[in-house]
Amino acid sequence: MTIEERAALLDQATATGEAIPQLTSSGPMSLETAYAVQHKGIELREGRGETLAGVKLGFTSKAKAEQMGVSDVIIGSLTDRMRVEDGGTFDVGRGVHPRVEPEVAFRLGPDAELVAVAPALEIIDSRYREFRFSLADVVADNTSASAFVLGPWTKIGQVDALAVDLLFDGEVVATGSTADILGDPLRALPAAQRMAAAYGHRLLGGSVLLAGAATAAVALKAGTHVEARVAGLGSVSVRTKEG
Ligand code: OOG
Ligand code: MG
Repeated sequence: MTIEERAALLDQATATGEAIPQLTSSGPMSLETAYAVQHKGIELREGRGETLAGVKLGFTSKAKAEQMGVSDVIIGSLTDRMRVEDGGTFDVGRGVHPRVEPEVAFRLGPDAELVAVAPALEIIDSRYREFRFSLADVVADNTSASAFVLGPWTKIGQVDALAVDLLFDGEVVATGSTADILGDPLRALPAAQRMAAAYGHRLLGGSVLLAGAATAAVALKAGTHVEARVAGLGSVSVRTKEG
């Protein structure tokens, strides 16, 4: 299968909400090829008028790496159409099997430096059956990126040991600490710079850097008020619906 064919399969699965077999089920795929598939998928989105909004890191926490059985840090792209307003609505019916995770987001300045921090929610949705994949598969699938929600921006201070809670309808369903994100989420910038240089991502001024989840991801269903609270940074929320 060509890179274009692989990207088209994933793009189709995203559009229909129908899961596909792992790309590596029909043969090995290098990380370089997987990132080429990811970039091709973003090109397809850009061709439909989407614009780049930032990058995200994945598997920056042990909780996530253990949950998915994959341990290397990965990078993906975010587009403007993946963004859901704080307090907005996400349609779970459009996804395959969406999950949510609490994160920390940074805004990048003109020289790709960190200028502000915010609590964030990431909605991930693997396009593969049973949410199972190898490292190359999940890279090709743009690191399962589906949607993201940003809370209020604040100036960056010490962010290395802030309590993180994920709540469904006011009940805590997962807890962690920003220390779980690379030991200190500020390390997301050098990590993103290294990954971006290696795999061809752009760190644009004014764009967003999602540093990665502080807890394992939790499955979403319709009709839930989902909130992430990060001590000292505040909270961010989204409501799920179906149809
Ligand atoms: C891949 C995405 C991982 C994170 O924050 O660790 C990720 C997945 O778990 O499907 O976004
Ligand atoms: Mg994430």
